[in-house]
Amino acid sequence: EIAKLPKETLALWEKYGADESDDKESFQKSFIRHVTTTLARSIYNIDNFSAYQATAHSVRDRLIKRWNETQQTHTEVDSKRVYYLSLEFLLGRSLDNALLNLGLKDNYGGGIKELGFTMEDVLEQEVDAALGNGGLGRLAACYMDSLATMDYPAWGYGLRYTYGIFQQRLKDGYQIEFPDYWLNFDNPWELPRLDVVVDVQFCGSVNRYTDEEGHERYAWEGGDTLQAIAYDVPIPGYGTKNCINIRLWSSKPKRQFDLTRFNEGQYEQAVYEQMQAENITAVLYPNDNHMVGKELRLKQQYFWVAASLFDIVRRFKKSEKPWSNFPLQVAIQLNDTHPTLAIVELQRILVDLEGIGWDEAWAIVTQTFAFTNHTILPEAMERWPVPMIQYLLPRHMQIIFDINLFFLQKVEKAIPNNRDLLAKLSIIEESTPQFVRMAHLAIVGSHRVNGVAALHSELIKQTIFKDFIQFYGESKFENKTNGITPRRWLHQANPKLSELITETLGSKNWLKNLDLLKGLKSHVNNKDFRKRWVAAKLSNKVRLADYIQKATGVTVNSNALFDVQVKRIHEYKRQFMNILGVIHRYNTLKKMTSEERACVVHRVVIFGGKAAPGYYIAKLVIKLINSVAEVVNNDNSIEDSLKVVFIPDYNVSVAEIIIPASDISQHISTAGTEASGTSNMKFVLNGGLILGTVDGANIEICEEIGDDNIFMFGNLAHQVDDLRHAHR
Ligand code: NBX
Repeated sequence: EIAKLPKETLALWEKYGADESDDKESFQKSFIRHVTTTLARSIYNIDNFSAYQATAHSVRDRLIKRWNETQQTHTEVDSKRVYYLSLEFLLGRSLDNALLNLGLKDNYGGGIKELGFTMEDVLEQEVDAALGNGGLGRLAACYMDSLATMDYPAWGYGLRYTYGIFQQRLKDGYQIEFPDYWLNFDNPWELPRLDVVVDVQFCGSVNRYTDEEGHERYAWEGGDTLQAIAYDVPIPGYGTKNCINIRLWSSKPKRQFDLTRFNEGQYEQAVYEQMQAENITAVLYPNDNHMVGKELRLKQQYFWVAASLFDIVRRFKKSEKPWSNFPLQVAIQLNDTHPTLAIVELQRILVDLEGIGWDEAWAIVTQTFAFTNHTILPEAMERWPVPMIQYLLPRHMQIIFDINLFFLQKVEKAIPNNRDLLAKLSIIEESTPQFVRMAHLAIVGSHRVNGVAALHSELIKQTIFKDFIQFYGESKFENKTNGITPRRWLHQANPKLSELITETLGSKNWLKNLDLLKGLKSHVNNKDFRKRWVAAKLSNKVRLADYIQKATGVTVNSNALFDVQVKRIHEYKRQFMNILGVIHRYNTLKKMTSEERACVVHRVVIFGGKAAPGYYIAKLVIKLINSVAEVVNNDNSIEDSLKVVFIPDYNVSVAEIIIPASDISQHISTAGTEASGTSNMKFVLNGGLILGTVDGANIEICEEIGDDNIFMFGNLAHQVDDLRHAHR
């Protein structure tokens, strides 16, 4: 079609479609244009927030161009795409990250200053996109940055929650929760795709029929239909034009209004149904590592999975390749068991809608999916009651029973006469009511299963998935140790250290290849290098001390040792043990003379993290920390040798302030319980020391940095069970 257009038309498109320049003047022009047209403001009524919005819109213009070109290229090349299905993307702020990844920071920083603002003030205005709980959600966000940077044709699929993770405030030392209505102001980092709409069905019934060729087929009919609307979030890579996409779905009722009901005077009922539909993507469930079997959560999972698979299949069908090519074109990674219904949904699409035979379809499905496990804690394992799935997704329940039947038949054939094994491997838990074990379904429907650190990947083979090894052997299970993006967690969060590293190594290449940091080794005895290293740390500590003052009212000394534990509050993470240690330290200091105390390194113990709103013990630990802080901080007799602070509302942008300022951070989970941990990597990357147990990725970090750079203690995972037993 394009070829048919007259030359002059093409020339016009080319001329006016050329990239806007990235120099200072072009930014200033676009900034002022956005102030006056996008925001309808002027020099007389622009504040820091509008300056942020105008800057963001200027960046967004450039992002969208890259995003468009990337997607066009991927469509033309029709390369294999990787899809990351995650119920959580904990992105945090976007402006600074986009400026750095696009290489705009210097010109924009200079430009904004001349217009009467400072970049720091402007960046401060952005609210976090907090569509995640903790490690799992932040991992998804880091992976998207890395996939973009490494030029992968990747897509993320998730939900556009109206409310992200709650905001935490403290009242009398107790956590209280406030809704995170993050879309209150316009969100420049998303592109509403009001044209990308997918129908999603719930409930109804299944009818069996015979098709023209005499095959027995099943039709899922009736029930309610909702709509999923796509919102696209562009993710720019660092030092590349590649800009990938996270597609977040928002739920809407299919009919805007039921006019009959309206005319019959049932106005409230009509509005109520509309609200029910919008409810599906209203709120992120605030529990980490804990299964809460709410029906709405299951509805979220299917809504998201159905819309995403429809989209993926539609894209595949455009290429008109045979179905057998599907796994060559599409890889789908399941972030935990939350998207496991995708396995069932793809089988349903292939068998019921595309008319492909069961076995052929199942081969396509299993070659397409791979599954990441993030925990071995029993209370986190997803199980859904069979009656609940039967009611919401009647056809899916049938397919799950069939998947299970054929799977168990294979097991029986390979390992005959072992009923015990069949019961242990079954996707269905034979209780009253029956339950669907989502991890079992995910394993059976995937060609690979991975844990997230070496120890964890070994433990899943020895514990929760032990019985599967008997049938599959070991090769299906592998390790993929987690990682973090050094762009956000060093370059962006710690500009001074980043600059020192770049100058010392002579290039920024390390930002794409972290192994190059080894080059710093030959400088460790260089006086000037060491001086600048320490100066960077001190200035980060001053920045954190200021933040602590603002957030808690407590004054801390930047020259004291900063001892940090920031993560979700959980019994297995043992913040309780840490605070007991603080109490002991306080008692010891109190018994000392002034002279003795003068020999002790002053210490600020910093806590941060949210407790799930229904997690009583975790909330009590927060209260305990604050009560200890109250006593310690107001006791003049210990002469500032110890301070304790709980920083409220720990989130990605607070982490960016805390992590670069840490001297020692604590990662002290009971051995075998923390699958990986990822903040441990962030602290180490910023030159912090770790106090840790022999757990998760601590072990591999220790191997990398050497045991003289880390303080490891405690029992090993295999000893813990025996100890627990001995204590009973
Ligand atoms: O995933 C975390 C693990 O606890 C960490 O050890 C690991 O480093 C990280 C990334 O692999 N898990 C986690 O954050 N889980 C959740 O947030 C979660 C949320 C909802 C849910 C279950 C778990 N239903």
